[in-house]
Amino acid sequence: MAAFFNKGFGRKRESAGSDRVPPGQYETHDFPVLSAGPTPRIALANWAFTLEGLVETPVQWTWEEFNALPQQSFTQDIHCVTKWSKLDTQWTGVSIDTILEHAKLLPEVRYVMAYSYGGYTTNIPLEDLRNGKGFIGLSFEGKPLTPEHGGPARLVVPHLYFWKSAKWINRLRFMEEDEPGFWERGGYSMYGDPWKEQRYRTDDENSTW
Ligand SMILES: Nc1nc2c(c(=O)[nH]1)N[C@H]1C(S)=C(S)[C@@H](COP(=O)(O)O)O[C@H]1N2
Ligand SMILES: [Mo]
Repeated sequence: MAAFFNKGFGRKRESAGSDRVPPGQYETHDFPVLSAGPTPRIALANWAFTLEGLVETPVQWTWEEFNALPQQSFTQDIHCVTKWSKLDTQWTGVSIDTILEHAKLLPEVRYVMAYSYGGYTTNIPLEDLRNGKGFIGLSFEGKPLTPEHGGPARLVVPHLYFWKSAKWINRLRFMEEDEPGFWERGGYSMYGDPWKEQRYRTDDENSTW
């Protein structure tokens, strides 16, 4: 039987997707909730999403305006620094590429600070949000995003540890220099690559922080 001699034979495989589970992670089929504080409840009538900082003119969308932007579907694996990974999560939302069509960034922009309702912040390099890598998620597995998971809208940057995916997103600030956000100030990685196990600041390459 061909299957007897397949590539996986003799290898320790915890699940069908183990080659998609980064080092030190395990696969879960639940969707754990991880929030540093209470879940903010945002009335859609008051919701706004703003681009600011090193941008020629700041841009702001209401909920209605934001939902009129073109949306896409995304199927992505996500990896939490507390060691769970969840494969093939399905989202719809607005890609950061689409959002950036509405703003003229100044040429020196290299980093982005994401701000959430409730005060959470996290930093991400601009290049890690562009070219299909980051999006504002509005629905999860076919349903509007629940408040616990960041509804009405959250940032999703699946190739970095999931703490970079700010729930209850409210604004993005474009910056020239990197700055630590909430967990990063507490000693977590400035970048957070799950495949390099960049959990803590001490795991960062060339860290000057
Ligand atoms: N605003 C906000 N965003 C957040 C967090 C948070 O506490 N507040 N926690 C982060 C962490 S550590 C993780 S692992 C994911 C968890 O998302 P989930 O609760 O939908 O699984 O959200 C991230 N985004
Ligand atoms: Mo996390």
